[in-house]
Amino acid sequence: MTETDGFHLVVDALRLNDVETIYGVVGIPITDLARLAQASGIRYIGFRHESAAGHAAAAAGFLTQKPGVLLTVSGPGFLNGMVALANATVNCFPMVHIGGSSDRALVDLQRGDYEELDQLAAAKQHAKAALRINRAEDIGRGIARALRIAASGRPGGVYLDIPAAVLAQTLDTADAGLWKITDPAPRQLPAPAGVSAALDLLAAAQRPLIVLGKGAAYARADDSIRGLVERTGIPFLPMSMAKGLLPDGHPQSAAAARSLALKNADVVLLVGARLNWLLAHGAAPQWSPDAQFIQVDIDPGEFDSNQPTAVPLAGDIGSVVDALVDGLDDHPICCPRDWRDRLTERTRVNDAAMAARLSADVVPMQFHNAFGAIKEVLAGYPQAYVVNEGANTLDVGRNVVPMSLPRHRLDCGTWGVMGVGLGYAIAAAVESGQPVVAVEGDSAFGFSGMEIETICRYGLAVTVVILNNGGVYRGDELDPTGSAPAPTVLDARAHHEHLIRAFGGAGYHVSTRSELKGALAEAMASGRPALIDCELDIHAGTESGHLTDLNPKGLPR
Ligand SMILES: Cc1ncc(C[n+]2csc(CCOP(=O)(O)OP(=O)(O)O)c2C)c(N)n1
Ligand SMILES: [Mg+2]
Repeated sequence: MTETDGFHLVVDALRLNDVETIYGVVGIPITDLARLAQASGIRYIGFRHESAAGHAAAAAGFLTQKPGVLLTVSGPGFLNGMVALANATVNCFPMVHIGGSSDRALVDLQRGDYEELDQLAAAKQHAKAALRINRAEDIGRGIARALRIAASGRPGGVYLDIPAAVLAQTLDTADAGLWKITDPAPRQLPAPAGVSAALDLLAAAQRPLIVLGKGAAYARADDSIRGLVERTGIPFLPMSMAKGLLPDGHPQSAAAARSLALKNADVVLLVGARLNWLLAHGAAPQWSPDAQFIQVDIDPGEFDSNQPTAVPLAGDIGSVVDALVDGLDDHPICCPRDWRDRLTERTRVNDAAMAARLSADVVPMQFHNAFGAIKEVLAGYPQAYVVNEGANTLDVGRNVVPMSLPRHRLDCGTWGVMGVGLGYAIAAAVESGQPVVAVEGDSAFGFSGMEIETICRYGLAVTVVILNNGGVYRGDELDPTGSAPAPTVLDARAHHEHLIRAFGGAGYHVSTRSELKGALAEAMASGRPALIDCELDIHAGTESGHLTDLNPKGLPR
């Protein structure tokens, strides 16, 4: 008999299922698991905080279509990772969070164990699924189930609890029972009647619109989606993480005429985009009250979530879009010329107004001219990944920085969560080997700022640009009592560039458009970790960015 143990079996099961990278923070009881994984050839990326590690795993899932793996210790380490697990689930990113856990006999009677927490119960509410392996002989099954659930159907976060005793349990290798999952996300074809109904509705539309969500980007059906858009001539609107699925400069892009497109569209094809708050729930006044929605989603429970679904198309995006394209021969669609012309004209006017703001050489700098400089440098790096978080920093960046390749933009996403920035940037660098630029609000940066050490330790080609307006939204609020910084205020004089120098990275401080352009060009050309603190006007920015209508205010003080 050859003996093995839980540690080895977990690593063997992950490798058998082609897991190449683990993102995590070590400690009891999983330190040896990380060591063993590394020794076996799995890349282990050690973080400073589990939340950032989890966001990295989630982003890896989105970028590769394979569940990213997060490894955490028990109790507080597990909880730190939970925001990322929940965020992955909300964003439909596949990830598996493996949490080492304490002695069940002590936890379940609340006898006060080290890092005691009923992790499985806590995870259940916020994950697509939460599972526990209670015997080493179930490790193969447990890992297969976790990976399968994370990747199939609507992807999401799966928590996999492995108690310390299971990791340490020994058994005969003959009883290991590992297996490799086959076809992790089987295709799901749409009903032919639905496909015909959708094509008929689109063909009759006067002002059709295709909305591409990050689900469409995730699906890797890039050619099919492009074929559908170009053969029908229908304008498309990419949600922020779907940018680049078709290049932003595409003549059918309605991104710069978004308000006009939403308000006037009569038939809308939603492809991997949910009709949630990011699309104003499909409601007036942003949308026409008579708009009809055709929705492509792998989860039929998504239909009718906010507005009546005129045609539900349940299936994986690749299969559904292929079926729509195949049907075009029998149901030709030609988008009315006047609708396209209206959007093109509005795009031209809006682009011209935007160009003036982007090129303005004003000091102190504003969000727009800062992004103008960033845009100019990034034009030379179409392969670069762009991470973007903050409020105004996000709103402006989303509209200004064009993407020409799919799945190259990562941002706060469906939850509008701060703290994803550096984890996402690290995952993009690790998974792609391409340069990454993370454009961060000064507040947003603080949520995961210590991960600049991780970036330096692994020598990743990540440039962090902090748009520093000295606050959450802006830095000019005064405390009426005059005794302390106001709630939204941070330190506008902070020189964040010193932080990265502590770890051997390159730090830059800039206060003009040309300095920013020069620093970013130099940082990107170096291929080394860098951080640029960009001093903005403390009066730049609006409270809650473009979400002012969601921001309640009390009676005057
Ligand atoms: C986890 C989390 N905590 C708090 C918030 C609330 N919030 C929204 S935007 C933001 C920061 C905005 O400031 P900054 O990043 O500096 O961007 P700016 O608008 O100044 O460009 C905060 C704290 C959030 N969205 N997520
Ligand atoms: Mg700010």
